[in-house]
Amino acid sequence: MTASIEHRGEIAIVTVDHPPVNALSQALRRQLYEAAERLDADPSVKAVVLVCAGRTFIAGADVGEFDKPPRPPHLPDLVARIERAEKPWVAAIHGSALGGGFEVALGCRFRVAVPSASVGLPEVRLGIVPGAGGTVRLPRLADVETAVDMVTTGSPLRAREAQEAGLIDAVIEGDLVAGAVDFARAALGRPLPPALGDRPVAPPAEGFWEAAEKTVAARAKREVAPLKALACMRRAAEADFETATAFERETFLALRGSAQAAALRHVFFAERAATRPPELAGVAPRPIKSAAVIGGGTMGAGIAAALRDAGLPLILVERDDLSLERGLARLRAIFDGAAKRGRISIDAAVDRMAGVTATTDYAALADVDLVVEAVFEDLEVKREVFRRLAAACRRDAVLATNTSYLDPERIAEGIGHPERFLGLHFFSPAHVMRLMEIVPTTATAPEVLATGFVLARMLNKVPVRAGISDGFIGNRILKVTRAQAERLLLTGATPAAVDAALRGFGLPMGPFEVQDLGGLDIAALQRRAARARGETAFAPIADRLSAIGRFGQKSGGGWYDYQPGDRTPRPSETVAAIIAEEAKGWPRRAWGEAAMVDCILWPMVNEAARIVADGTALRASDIDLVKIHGYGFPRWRGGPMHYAEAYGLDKVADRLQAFANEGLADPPCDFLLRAAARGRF
Ligand code: 3H9
Repeated sequence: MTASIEHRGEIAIVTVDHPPVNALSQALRRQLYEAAERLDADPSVKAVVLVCAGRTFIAGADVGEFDKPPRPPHLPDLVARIERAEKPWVAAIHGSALGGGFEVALGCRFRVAVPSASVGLPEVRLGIVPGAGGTVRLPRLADVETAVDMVTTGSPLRAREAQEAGLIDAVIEGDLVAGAVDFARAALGRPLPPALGDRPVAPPAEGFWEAAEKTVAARAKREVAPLKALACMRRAAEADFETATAFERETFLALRGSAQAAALRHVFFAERAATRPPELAGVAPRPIKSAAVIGGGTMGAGIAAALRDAGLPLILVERDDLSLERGLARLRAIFDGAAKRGRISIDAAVDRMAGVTATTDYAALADVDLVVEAVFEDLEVKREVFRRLAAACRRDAVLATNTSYLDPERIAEGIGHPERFLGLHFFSPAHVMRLMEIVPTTATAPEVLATGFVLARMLNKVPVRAGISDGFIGNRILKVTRAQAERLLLTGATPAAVDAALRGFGLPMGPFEVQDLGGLDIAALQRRAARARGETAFAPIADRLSAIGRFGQKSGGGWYDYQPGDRTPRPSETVAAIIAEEAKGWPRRAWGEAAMVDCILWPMVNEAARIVADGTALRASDIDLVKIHGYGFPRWRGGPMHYAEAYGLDKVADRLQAFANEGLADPPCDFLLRAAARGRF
């Protein structure tokens, strides 16, 4: 049984127990429906409390069932049945009441919650709209402005905020079930408020819908669901309940089968799968209650900010007082910026800095639980840092390097207790970007690796386990992307056309704009080091630009020209001349937008397939997370691997072979060919 009934006098308690998150599977919907029927027929029952076992209230419809045809009882019918029950239902909420779970709560006559609970309609994040009356009932409870904000952003409200907005009738401080039963008894002594379906919507201010449409469209960019959700809410405000409910359901069903919803669902499950590498089942992590960062540069300050945002007391270590001052100033600027944008309060910004101890003395690290090294990308410099850390820190402290290109095995060579060492590769700006590549060495202890994953959760990051290879997962793919972008230039495209094509696909910036923003110098150094190791690195045009000091925006020009104080990229004659020289001997062709995207995307997928094949990534869906959370790949496309599957892997392989025939890419690798034969990775 996933829903059981017990009686406390005239109050019946319906308990849902359907781990992990009490999602509304068909079986649960049926049992709740039957419970409503049975309790209505039971004269000893005067009111019903709906409560959940486990970590949360009902977290929504069962997303895993979305690919199958819906089976009755449908959720809207269940919500309507509860709403029309002769005995009033009280939803007793802990954890999260989300999506269909909150819609069930809206069908109840009352809602009470513990202070830590949250409620919301996050459907737009899955590329859909609420499908069981959420857009129609919510504005009958909260004001339209609040309801529109919740539904179009998908952001939940905490219990107290929800109470202020009128969504929760009482916040219960003590035992939830006892409090809810008391609430139900008290409610029986008063006239019942009307069901939400019988209440009107208070109309919003003049011009509200037009303004909301502009705001939502700007925020949603190319995601479809938020504007559709807004349309549902407008219908809820302007039409009768039945018409609005039918419109919402129709919109929900249409979106449920859309490519965007499939992509966003894929990302939802990928994010959860990534947090649990199979090798860590049952492994207990080490506790992390304090942390240190070595190096206060851009990366170090960002990592320090992320650790402070998670509430960890922090020690910042630099090699001298001046560097320490600069590091602290960078950290302060991050918190001040967050306060200025209203992301945190001014008090919180002050508090963040108060939790930082700055020192040049490694002896201060004697009792710290975690150290993240973020010094200059030089093997000897990093080795020296870890030699000192190994001596200064506890044997069970976790020691992490943030290297992006060096081999962590070599960094850790010779340190005492290498089982406490691993790579934690953050992406810049580290307090903003959600990706964290977690890179164990052969010596890393399982509990240390598990600690990396727990840390990611504490920092609200998306962890992806990566094996050791040049650039791990993300930067290894990036090298291919950049090489392909140059091949396009050598065969007739311009930087502006390539950038526009990739933006058209949904990336926030094209490959050349990104390089100009971040600087071409570091990649040039990395290529030099790779060539010194005997590796090849294809970047004939970027090499020429770096050689003449065109490092991007910071040097006044890179792939584009810039005017002083103006970041607008302008086509550069110098760059055009270099491209023309380097293009000699390459075949020229006319590039359309779709072909340019193909010529970058499919070689990227081919390299990613090799990365999965050689074990650098655990699974194809981890590649999707790396690209989405580290490189701005549009979430609504599901990441390159999902996109390739949806496009058809056989077609991808054919396109790659065609590019290979023209000398523009490698042919499809064996792993990709095998996946193409199966139709999926
Ligand atoms: C909806 O409701 C549509 C309706 O309007 C209309 C219908 C007609 N379904 O996140 P966690 C699994 S759309 C199936 O690690 P946490 C998850 O995959 C839905 N499975 O836990 C994982 O499985 P595994 C609207 C689900 O404590 C396990 O539960 N609702 C669902 O960090 C634990 O998940 C949402 O979008 C689901 N709905 O966070 C809420 N939810 O162990 C989505 C979770 O095999 N869920 N699972 O990997 C969440 O936001 C979080 O899971 C939650 C718990 C906050 C609840």
